[in-house]
Amino acid sequence: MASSSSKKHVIILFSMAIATIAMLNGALAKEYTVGDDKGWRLDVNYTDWVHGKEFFVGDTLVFKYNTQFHNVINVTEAEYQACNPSQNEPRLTTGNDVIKLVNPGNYWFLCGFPSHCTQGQKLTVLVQAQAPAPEAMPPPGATATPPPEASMAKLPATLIGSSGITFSAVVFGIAAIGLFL
Ligand SMILES: *[C@@H]1O[C@H](CO)[C@@H](O)[C@H](O)[C@H]1NC(C)=O
Ligand SMILES: *[C@@H]1O[C@H](CO)[C@@H](O)[C@H](O)[C@H]1NC(C)=O
Ligand SMILES: [Cu+2]
Repeated sequence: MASSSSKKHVIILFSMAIATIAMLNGALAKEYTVGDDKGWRLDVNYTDWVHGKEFFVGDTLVFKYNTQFHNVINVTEAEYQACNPSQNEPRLTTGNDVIKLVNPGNYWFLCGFPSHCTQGQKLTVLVQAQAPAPEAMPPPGATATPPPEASMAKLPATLIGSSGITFSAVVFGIAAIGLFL
């Protein structure tokens, strides 16, 4: 039971569980290139681009564009609607602007070049606080080799929820350790 070989197994499997957690968390935070391959420019309908996407805190928007013709300004809703940014809002001008969505709520962006916003080069996204519940994404191996003891049904409901993915990864790791001992 407490042989050095089983200790080694514990360490290996614990590392696997940690790696699983890291992988699942990484899969949750998404990076979106605004406009996908077309990037940030005139002939993309960004209302259509946003349609069907869900944004969560931790996701990232990347604006890619030709700096000769475009920029990015973070504006208020009123300025977005009117296509009229105030002069003191800082212009993002790198051509590869990375914006991490750190707070939930609405974000509004537009291009500050004359008439670009009125032609549709504007983007608004609603950022939600929390990633979706994990039921659509079982931990790897869960269906192939169901752990004998630790089924999700036995877990207290309070433990499954926002931390459900992390928690089930830990359960997966512990169950795997159990199988090896
Ligand atoms: C946009 O500007 C508002 C108001 O200044 C600020 O609170 C917010 O953090 C900015 N958002 C980004 C993504 O820069
Ligand atoms: C973008 O598409 C939507 C419909 O999906 C349409 O209502 C809107 O007018 C379009 N915007 C532009 C600037 O063409
Ligand atoms: Cu522009």
